[in-house]
Amino acid sequence: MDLQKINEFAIKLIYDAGEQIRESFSKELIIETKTDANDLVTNIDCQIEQFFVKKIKELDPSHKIMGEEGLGDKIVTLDGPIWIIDPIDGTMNFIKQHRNFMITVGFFVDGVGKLGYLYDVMRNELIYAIRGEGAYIDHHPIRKLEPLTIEEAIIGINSSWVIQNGKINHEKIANLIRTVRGTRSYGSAAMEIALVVTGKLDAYLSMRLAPWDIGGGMVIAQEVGAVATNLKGEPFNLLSNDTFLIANPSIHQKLLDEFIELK
Ligand code: 2AM
Ligand code: CA
Ligand code: CA
Ligand code: CA
Repeated sequence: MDLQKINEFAIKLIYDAGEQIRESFSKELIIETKTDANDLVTNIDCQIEQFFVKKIKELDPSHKIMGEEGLGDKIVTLDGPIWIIDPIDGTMNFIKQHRNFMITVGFFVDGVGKLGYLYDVMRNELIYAIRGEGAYIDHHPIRKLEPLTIEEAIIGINSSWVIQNGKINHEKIANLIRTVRGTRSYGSAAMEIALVVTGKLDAYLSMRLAPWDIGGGMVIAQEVGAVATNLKGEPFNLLSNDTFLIANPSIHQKLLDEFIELK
C-alpha cells in the first residue's frame, strides 16, 4: 500500500470538501436534530460525508468507511483499511458561528493509525501526519512538544463535565481547574486536539467522544509525542464511544493519577 499516494489523495479530498463547506454559506442550510434538541446535523454534514464515501470507494472499493452520519459502512471490526471520518466536527459552531469547526479524517489499517488529518476549514489550516514520518502544519514540520508542569498548563475542558454528572470525582476536577494556569472550551474535539498537538493547549479531556472525533488526531498525536488514551489510561476504543484524554507527555500520567477518578 502506497501511503504517500493515499496521503496526496486525502489532502486533495479534504481541501475540496473544505471549499464545498465554505461555499455552502451562501446556500440554504437544513438543520435537523439527532438524539436530543442540542444534537444537530445539517444537509452539509451529510453532503460532505457522502463526498468522502464516493471518492474513497472510487479509489478502492475494498476500503471501509466509518463516518459520523452513517453513510459509509457498518464497522464491526478494525480489520483491513478503514477511513474514520467526521465531515464537520463542531456542527453547532458551524451553524451558529460559521467558524471553529473542523474536518477530521484518520486512515487505519488493521487498527493501526497510518494517516491523520485535522483541517480548520475557515482558517484554511491543515495539520496532517504520516505514521513514522512526522506531523505537519501547512506542510511545515511540527516540533515535538516541550515538557511543562501542570501549574503551567492550559487545558481544554467542556464546562458540562464540571457540573455534577455522577461519572467523575468532581472534587478532583475542581482541584485541577484551580491548579492549572487556565482552561478553554472550543466546542470541537478535533480543534482542541489540533491545539494540543501544536502546543497551544497542553491537555484536553472529555467524558464522551466517538471514534470519528479523535481517529485522525490520534495519528498526529503519536507523531508529536502527545499521549492520547481514555480516562482510565487505556487505549481509546475505536469501535464505541469512550472517555478521552490527550496531553503533553510530561503531564499525561500525573493528570490521570492526581486529578481524574471515574466513578
Ligand atoms: P460534532 O460536532 O461532530 O457532533 C462538542 O463539545 C464536541 O463533542 C464536538 O466535537 C462534537 O462533535 C462532539 N459531540 C457532540 N455530541 C456528541 C456525542 N453524543 N457523542 C460524542 N461526541 C459528541
Ligand atoms: Ca454530530
Ligand atoms: Ca464530532
Ligand atoms: Ca460531526
